[in-house]
Amino acid sequence: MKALILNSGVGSRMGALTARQPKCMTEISSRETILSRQLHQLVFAGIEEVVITTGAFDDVLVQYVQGLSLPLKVTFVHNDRFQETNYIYSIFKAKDYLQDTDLLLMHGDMVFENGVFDRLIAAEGSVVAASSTADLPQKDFKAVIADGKVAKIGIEFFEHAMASQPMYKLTAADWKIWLGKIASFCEAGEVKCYAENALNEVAGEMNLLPLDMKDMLCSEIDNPSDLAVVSSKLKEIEHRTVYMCFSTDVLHSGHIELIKKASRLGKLTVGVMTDEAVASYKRYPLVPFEERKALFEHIEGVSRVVAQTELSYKENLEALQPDYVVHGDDWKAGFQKPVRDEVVSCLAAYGGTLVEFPYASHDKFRQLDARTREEMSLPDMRRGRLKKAIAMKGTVTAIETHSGLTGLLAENTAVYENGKARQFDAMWVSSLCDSTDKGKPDIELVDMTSRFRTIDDIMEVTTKPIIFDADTGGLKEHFIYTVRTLERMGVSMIIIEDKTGLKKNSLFGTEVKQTQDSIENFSEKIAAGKAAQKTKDFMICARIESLILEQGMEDALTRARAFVKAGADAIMIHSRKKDPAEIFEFVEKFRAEDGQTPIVVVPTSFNSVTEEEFKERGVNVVIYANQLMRAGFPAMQKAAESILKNHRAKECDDMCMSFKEIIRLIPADY
Ligand code: SPV
Ligand code: MG
Repeated sequence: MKALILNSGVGSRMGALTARQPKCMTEISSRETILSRQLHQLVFAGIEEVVITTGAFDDVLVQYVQGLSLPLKVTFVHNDRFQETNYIYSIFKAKDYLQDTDLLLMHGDMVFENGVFDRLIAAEGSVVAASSTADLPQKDFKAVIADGKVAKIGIEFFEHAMASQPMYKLTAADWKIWLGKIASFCEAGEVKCYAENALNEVAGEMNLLPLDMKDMLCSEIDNPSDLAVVSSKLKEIEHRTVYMCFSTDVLHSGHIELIKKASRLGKLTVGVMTDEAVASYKRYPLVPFEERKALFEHIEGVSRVVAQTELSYKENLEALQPDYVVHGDDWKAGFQKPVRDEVVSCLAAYGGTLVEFPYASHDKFRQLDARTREEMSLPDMRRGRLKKAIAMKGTVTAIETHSGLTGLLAENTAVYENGKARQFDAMWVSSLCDSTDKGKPDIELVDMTSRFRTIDDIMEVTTKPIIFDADTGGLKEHFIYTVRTLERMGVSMIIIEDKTGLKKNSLFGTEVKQTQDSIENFSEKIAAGKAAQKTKDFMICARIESLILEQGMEDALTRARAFVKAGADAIMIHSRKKDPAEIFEFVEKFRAEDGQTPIVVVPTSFNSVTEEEFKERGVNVVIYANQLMRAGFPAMQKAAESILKNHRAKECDDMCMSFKEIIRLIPADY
């Protein structure tokens, strides 16, 4: 795209200001003239070629532009008949430099704020700057709008008109039509009218739309009083403030571009989302908050960085009251929409404005995101994230997974309420569900090699931390190998239960014969596991079966104390009662003597308790141990019966998810 700036006018109404130099060299602030501001704006937009038409004092103008040393190829076209012609003739004289190109056309006395220019450049088709909020000027341009398009532009039209400014972005096709008409006007000697007179004859063939700038600064300077108004508005613009928020830990050129654009609207404050806020709706950040904050502090255009503690902008907007909030337009739909709606209403409360730029979803950025996900799934990156999440959130949740597909559900399922997102923090690889999926009883029959294979399937398509249910952990001598293997794979925590012999599922309780291990044996097993592990991240959790086997609260507490002493990183207390009273009692008593060791619960039976209540009582990990399998099995059973009953599949179709939807769960690169 090229730019054409029309500077052949005499500017006689500027008085002494144009006695020795063209109007465009008038100072509008201590740092810039009308022209230097325009040229800097062009450079910023990436425009490389500018055609400037000149009239009086053309040598002064040429020297001035050269002295600015801007990275622009500037072609000067002198209109030697500037006294007796209008700019239509200047354009005609410059036409050889303006063929077959998209064009930014503006008068040399236009002053506009950066936002106007950005919007003009971003517009897809041909547009002219207009305002739906400005009063219709008596003597200046107005655009007549018909069917949303510009039908005519002139000073004499008032019906169906909007105030407009001589500032256009034109596609090569539209510009060709207009330029052709300008040429035929000039060739016929019509050189004293506006170029818009030619436009009005061909507007029907063009596709020129008004771009509504509302109250943004976009004015011509015709006289000293215009100059005073514009200069004071520019001062006010300089004091404007802008707010953006980032949760990313992979900064790419798309972000930098957005920051650059935002900083042109005013002093930019960047809100960096805290680790807790990021983890609540996305994933645990790869780069911790302090480092991400420092990163933004060093980016040009960022005036200051503050923490944003939630997905919601409300708190920071109410405190900072920025004139603008800038965001990509991707949040108009999807889970961020409620967040956007809240931003819109916060801004409306004090008169702020939301500015949305097209979201950059280039392949390059998608690849960066995919690479981040890959890194997150690597053993060293994944293993420690459970410990970090517990430390950060106090209480985390895990959902059962027994396959790649259920892993994807655990990874991707999210609900959004009140501007907040809720997701599972981790995955539980249950012995019950892993066995059931293979049609086998939960008695340590499915061997470790097969269990590792399940973990591998899940790991291949997910990034969240994994908690592995290792039943009794087997013989101490075998257990140490299990620990090492899981640690190597990137599993975060192993849970072993203090039972021995033929283990049965705890939910059978005392209905079947089950033997609890001795405190000594089990403590030795824990200690051996701890000695075998190589990293600090891996956690061994001791699961206490005293309540399941009706051995009493004291036994449970004695065991908890002993297992922590033996090195357990966490304690799981289990119960099969609907009433949570015994779980609460254990938590209360254990917490009274140990405030640190994480407590894990599996509320399959005592399922009325909310995560919030568990958290309040001091529980750190809540595992939903079998719900996905239990939800899936009856649905499959019903579908199978329906096919048998109806001798066809039509009737069960409504109970089935379409394969299209299932496939959408599976990322393209898997
Ligand atoms: C499992 O999910 O395999 C468990 C939890 O061990 S429970 O079934 O409640 O014993
Ligand atoms: Mg189990």
